[in-house]
Amino acid sequence: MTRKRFFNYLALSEIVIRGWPRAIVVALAVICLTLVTRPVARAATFPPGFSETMVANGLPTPTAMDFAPDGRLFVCLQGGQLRVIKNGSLLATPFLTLTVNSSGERGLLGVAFDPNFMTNNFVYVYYTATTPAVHNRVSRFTANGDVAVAGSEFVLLELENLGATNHNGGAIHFGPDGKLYVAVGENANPANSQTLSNRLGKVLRIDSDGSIPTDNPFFNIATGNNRSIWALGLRNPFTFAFQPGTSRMFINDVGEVTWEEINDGIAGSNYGWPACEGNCTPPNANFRDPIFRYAHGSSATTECAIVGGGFYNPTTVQFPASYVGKYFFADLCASWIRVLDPSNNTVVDFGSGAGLPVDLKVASDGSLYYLSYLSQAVFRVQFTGTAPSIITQPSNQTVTPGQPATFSVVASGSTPLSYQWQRNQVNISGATSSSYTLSSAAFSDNGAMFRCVVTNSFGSATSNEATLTVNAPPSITNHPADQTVTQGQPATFGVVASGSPTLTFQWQRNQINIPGATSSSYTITSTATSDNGARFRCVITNSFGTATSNEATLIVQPLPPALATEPNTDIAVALNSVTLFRDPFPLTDPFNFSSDNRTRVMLFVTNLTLLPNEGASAVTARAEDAQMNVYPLTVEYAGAVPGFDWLTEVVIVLPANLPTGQSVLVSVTWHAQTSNKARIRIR
Ligand SMILES: [Ca+2]
Repeated sequence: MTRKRFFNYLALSEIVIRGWPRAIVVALAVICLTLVTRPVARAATFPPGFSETMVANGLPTPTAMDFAPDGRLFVCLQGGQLRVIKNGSLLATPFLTLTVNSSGERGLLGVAFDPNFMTNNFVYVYYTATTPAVHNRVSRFTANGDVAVAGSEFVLLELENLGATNHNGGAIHFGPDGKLYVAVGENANPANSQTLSNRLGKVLRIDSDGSIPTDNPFFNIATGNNRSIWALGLRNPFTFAFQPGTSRMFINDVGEVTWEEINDGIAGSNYGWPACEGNCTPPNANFRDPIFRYAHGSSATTECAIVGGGFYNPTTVQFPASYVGKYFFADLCASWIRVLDPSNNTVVDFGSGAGLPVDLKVASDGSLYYLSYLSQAVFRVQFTGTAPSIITQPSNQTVTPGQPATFSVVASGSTPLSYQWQRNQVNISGATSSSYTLSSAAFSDNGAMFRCVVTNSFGSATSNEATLTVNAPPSITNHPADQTVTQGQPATFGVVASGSPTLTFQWQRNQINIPGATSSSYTITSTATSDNGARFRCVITNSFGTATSNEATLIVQPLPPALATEPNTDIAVALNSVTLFRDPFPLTDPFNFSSDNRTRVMLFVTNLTLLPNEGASAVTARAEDAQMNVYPLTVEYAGAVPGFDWLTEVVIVLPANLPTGQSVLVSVTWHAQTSNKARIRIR
């Protein structure tokens, strides 16, 4: 039975047998041929704000890497070299060159550092030893600076002799308990995974001197060295990781043809292989299902082998805080890097095009390192995104009505930047450029405040507010209206104007300034007939100009004339009356102005103050008899009573047809105002 090997790229025949599309097989074959001779130039892509740099290349057939506590990065090469990257440079001299069997997936496969490395300089490696028979071994070496002390090898673990060249596991890490955990593949013999009689297909737990802790979960069940078994049921746990600061451990188990797994590392667990790949169906209480699995594919994102494993809990957080506590992992064939959220076991994409990654690690400085098999290189991924920052604030603008007003902002930060202008802190629809133009300012825009919110993937910045000043000359929105009042009543004229402060007002009467009339309205408290026909307007001024209102005309209607009557009667007070009720004057009174023998009567009228140049023709009079017949009366004279300017005398001439022997009612009319009716008696 054919099983997938970890290094498909070194054993392409397996892919062909599996029946993958030929195009992919050919593509992979090209990649592999290239691998033999030189690294391939490539560029990975990451979310906005992340970028990578190559730390070192020239690392053929890399398998694993880890940081020493002093910050140096040690890289395992399958062929047996343990290389050191120090201060960003690959040291020419290997730390160690082991004699290994590197057939198939064999070779130098893992490195770890003693928890007390800074004092004891112990470095641990997992490699395929050649003698006395081919088997995997865990040894300790002592560092002297950047190289291992010659002859310092101390063997901790000699694993079972190998048959197949694949499924060797190889990851080694110290746990928070100070014990060394060793991931071992089942050597392409699935039965190994389920037995406690050997250490293949397991995670082992040993002391740093190779002894077996007595609190191992199968210590009292297994025998001999098998008491080092800590978990079983694994196929090819090529990588695993502990979460710094916690006891959490994730084991990446490479699947066969269907599922890649991330397993929760828990002492004594059986992860199901070969009874189950991925989740057990139906569920099986004897086996612990993975917390996350992903299926193999045959598309452009073909996936085949889970690798990597790094919790983002660095000493210094360099990525956005949302990444803290997440678990990075990668797929060898698909060359992507993804992130699992251990709080809900969901996964999101992080990077693509990572060039056949075989391992990844989170550095204490918060950057993410990955080891590219394709590029034979180590890459460092850093977050370089920055939130927007306002470099140039929008400035205040002063325009006149009808002019455009433009506000601009300059911001820095990771692109793409998006812009949203606000007016008085409310978004302006469509104002999404780095500048905003109000095409035609109106005085109603005066005082409006404009600012811009600049946003990118990493945050936002809000500019200061800039104020728009619209310098507007006065503009009259409501003109004064004509007024018609009765003499003695008040009259008020008003004007409404807009324009930049401060507006001053000056009312004019017949286009001559009225002293003191300097508010937006003007009132004549008591109109006189002399005000009739006067025209009023207002001149409004500010720093930017003048506006003059329309003229409004004041119509003053006089009071009706009042004929003087005897107290408490309607009997006219008159002179030369023809037999008035009281008949104070004899008919033969010689007071007669002409020779027509007509009778004249002098009436006395108030509220009739003749205007200049007015005389008798301004006044009309009439009489009305008991039968309501009306008789026009000739007004022969009208004029002020000397010494009594408020009193006007009106002399009427009685017509011949006026009936005699009765009283009649007379009235006078002036300026369309008709007086009361007063009684005179015709003899
Ligand atoms: Ca499993």
